[in-house]
Amino acid sequence: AIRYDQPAYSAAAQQLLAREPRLFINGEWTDSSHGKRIAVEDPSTGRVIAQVVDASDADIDRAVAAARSAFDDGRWSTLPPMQRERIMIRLADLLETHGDELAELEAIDNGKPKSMAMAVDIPAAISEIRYMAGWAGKLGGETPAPYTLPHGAMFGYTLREPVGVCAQIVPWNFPLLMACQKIAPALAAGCTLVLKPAEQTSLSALRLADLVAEAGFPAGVINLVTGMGETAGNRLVCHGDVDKVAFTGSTDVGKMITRNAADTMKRITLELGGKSPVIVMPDVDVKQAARGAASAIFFNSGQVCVAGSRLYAHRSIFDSVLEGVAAATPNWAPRPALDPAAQMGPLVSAEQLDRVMGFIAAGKRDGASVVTGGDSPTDQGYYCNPTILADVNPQMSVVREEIFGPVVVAQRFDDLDEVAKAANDTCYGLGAGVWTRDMATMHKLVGKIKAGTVWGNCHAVIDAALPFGGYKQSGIGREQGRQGIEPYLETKTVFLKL
Ligand code: TXE
Repeated sequence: AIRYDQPAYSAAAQQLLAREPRLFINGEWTDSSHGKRIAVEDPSTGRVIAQVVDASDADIDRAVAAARSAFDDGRWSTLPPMQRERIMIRLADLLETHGDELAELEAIDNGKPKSMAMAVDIPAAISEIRYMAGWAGKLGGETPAPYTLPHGAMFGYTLREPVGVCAQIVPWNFPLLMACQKIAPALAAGCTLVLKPAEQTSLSALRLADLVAEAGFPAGVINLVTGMGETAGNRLVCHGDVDKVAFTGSTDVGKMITRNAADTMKRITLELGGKSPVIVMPDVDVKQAARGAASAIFFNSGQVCVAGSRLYAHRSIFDSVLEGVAAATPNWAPRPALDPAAQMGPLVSAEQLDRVMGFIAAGKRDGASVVTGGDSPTDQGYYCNPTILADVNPQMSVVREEIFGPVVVAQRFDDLDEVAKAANDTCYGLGAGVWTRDMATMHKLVGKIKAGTVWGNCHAVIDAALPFGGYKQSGIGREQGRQGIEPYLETKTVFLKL
C-alpha cells in the first residue's frame, strides 16, 4: 500500500478547526443546548481534525424561531429589493476574497482536490449568488387590463410574495456550492432560512456564516445549524414554523422528506440521486470521447449526482472507447486533496468507501469483470482507484443503483433506439451525455432521453442561469435559472371592484 501524506493546513484553516463548536443563530455564534458533537475527519488521512455541534431539537427550534421572526417582521422581505441585491453581491464578493481558504476547507473536509474546488466549486458558488441577486429587483406579478362586469368595474393583479421560512438541507459532495445554490434563490425572493450542511462536511458552511455576518444581512435571515440528518434534519422537515424544505441528497431520504413534510403541506424541492448514461455514437473522435467519459465519472471521485456512471459505446468502437477510458485512469489516480498534483481525491468517508467497495464486490459476484481499479491504493484515508466494470447486464445492482464513487459500467449497443431505451431503463432521470458529431443523431437522442439535463459532447456543465433538476425519481422542481426562484415564491391574486 502506498503511504500518502497530506500537506500541512494553512494558518486560516487551522484557526477554523480550533474554534469552539457553535451554531450561527439570529446573527450570532451561540452554544448548543447540549454537549453532543460530531467529529470532522479529513478523508485524505482519516484523522479527526475538528468537532462540530450535533444540534439538538431545542437548537433547531431556536434557529427556526429566529428565522420565523426575521421573516414575520419583514426585516428582509420588505427591504427595497435592490438593497437585498447589494447585500447578496457583497456576500459573493467576500466569498471571492476568501476563495482560496474556502477551497482548502472543502479539500480537507470533503477530500476533493483543492485545485478542483478552486476551479469548480468556489466560482460556481459565487455565480449562484450573483445570478440570483439579480432577480431580487426583477420579480413581479401580472396585471391584466381592468374590465367591466354588470355589477361594476374589476381590476385584478398578482403579487409574488416570499414563501417564508425555508429549511435547506444539503449533502457533502459539493458543500459550499450546494449551500449557495440553496440560499441564493431564497434570499433573492425575500425568504429567511435555516441551513443544515451534511454532518460529514460542515466546515465551509461555518465560514460562510462568518461572511454572512460581515456582508450585513439582518440577524435571523440566515441561520446555520450543524447536525445529523435523522435528528436535526428531520426536526426541520417536520417543524410547524417552516414553510418550505429544499433538499439535495439521496432518493431514499428525499422520499422520507416528502412524507414527513406532508402533514404541514410544506413546499418541497428535491434534487436526488442519478444513474446518468453517457452514450458514445460511432462517428466520434474516440480519444476525445473516451477522455470525456472518464472525467464524467471520475470527477469528484464520482460523487456527483449527474456522474456518467453508465457508459454505452457503439459496438463498432466499444473496445477502443474502453481502452481510451482505461488509458485516462492514471490521470485520475487518487491523491491527498492538498497535493497540487491531485486530480481526484479520496471518497468523503469510510462509510462511503465501504458502500462503493460493496457495490464493486456485488458486481464481481454477479459476473462483471474489472477492467481497471476495483480496489483501494492504501488503507489510510478513503481512497478508491478509478474503476471500470465490463461484462455487465441491466439486472446487476452496479448497473441499476447509484454507486456514488469512481465506478463506471460499460455496455455495448447497436442502434439509436436500443441505446435510448437502455438509457431510460432506470428509475432516475437527472442527466445524460451524448457524444456524436452528427447533429441529427444528437437531436433525436435529446428528444428520447428522459432526463433533466442532456449534455452534447460534454458532461456535468452547470450554469446558474439554466435550470437543473430531475425527471422521475431524481427529484421534484428545478434549481437555478428563472425557474429556480419560483419555488421560493407564492402567488397572491388580488381582485378589486372599482
Ligand atoms: O445521503 P443523505 P448520504 C446519495 C449517494 C450516496 C447516498 C448516501 O448515492 O451514496 O446518497 O449518502 C440529511 N431528514 N447521495 O447518506 O442521507 C443529511 O444530514 C432530513 C446523492 O450521505 O441523503 C445530509 O445533510 N434530512 C446526493 C443530507 O440529508 C436528512 C448527494 C444528505 O444525506 C435525513 C448525497 C432526514 N431523515 C448523497 N436523513 C446528490 N443527489 O447529489 C439525512 N438527512
